[in-house]
Amino acid sequence: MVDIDVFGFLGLREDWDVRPDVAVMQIPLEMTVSYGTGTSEGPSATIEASSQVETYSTFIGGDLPSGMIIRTLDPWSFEGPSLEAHLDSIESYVINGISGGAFPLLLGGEHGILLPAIRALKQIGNFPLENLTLVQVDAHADLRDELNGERFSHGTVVRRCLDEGIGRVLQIGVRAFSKEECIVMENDVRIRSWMAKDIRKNRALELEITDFISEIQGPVWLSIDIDALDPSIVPATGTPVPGGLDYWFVNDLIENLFSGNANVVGADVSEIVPDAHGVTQFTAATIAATILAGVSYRSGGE
Ligand SMILES: [Mn+2]
Repeated sequence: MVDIDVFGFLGLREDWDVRPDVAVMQIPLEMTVSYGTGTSEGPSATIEASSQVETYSTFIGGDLPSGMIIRTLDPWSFEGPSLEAHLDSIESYVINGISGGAFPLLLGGEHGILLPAIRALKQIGNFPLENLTLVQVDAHADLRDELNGERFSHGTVVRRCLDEGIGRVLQIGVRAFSKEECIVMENDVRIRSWMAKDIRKNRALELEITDFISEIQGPVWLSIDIDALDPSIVPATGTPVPGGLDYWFVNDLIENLFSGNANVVGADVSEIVPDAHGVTQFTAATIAATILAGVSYRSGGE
């Protein structure tokens, strides 16, 4: 057998003969985007950009992969008749990626990939879904019941995750939502939302939120829709919204989540659309690298 060097996330050479600690999954779903297009190119552009990300992490005080085995899976691809068939196919792809115990780090693709990820956890996670906290870093609430007649969309995905049975949603960075979503946010006791406007106007709130995040107990899925960040650093994302979160605040959220009490069981970085200057995909790659550092921190570092 001929050894072929495989270079994956962060430009690292990957050994496919050993069981991975982290599975980087590329899910270029682009079926229901409402404004910009190009999310189908996002995951591969992020992998490419990641080769330029510095591997040294101040969080862990060492270089990634910091003793972890990282496997960058071949991108999900599917030809099928319906959106639902696509989502089922993504669910199978995620289940395959997790089997063996790897931490799933999904790169999207539109935010709709979150639902099949949650369904995968429902199938193979060793906890009831009602114990799961979804930490959703997002410009949008994603709580509509349907968007343009579609029930399974990036604009409805968190509503569908609640339908699926998750116990709690913590939304951070929300600033674009409908009246319907506002009513859901105010009345559904499973949801807590911190608005970008409040965070940007009162920076002390950032510290309150990071403290809150570090106190979460139980399993957590971390979902970062990169449109949560200010569009100055993610200009090409599917639906950019001004007045977004500060990069270092999002970095602190990730670090506090992984250094806190929660058991982070998976993460996604979604709505990545590459731009000509490389800014959006590079930002996404650095966030994914911070999540990897978090996984390393949880497992005790080097
Ligand atoms: Mn979203």
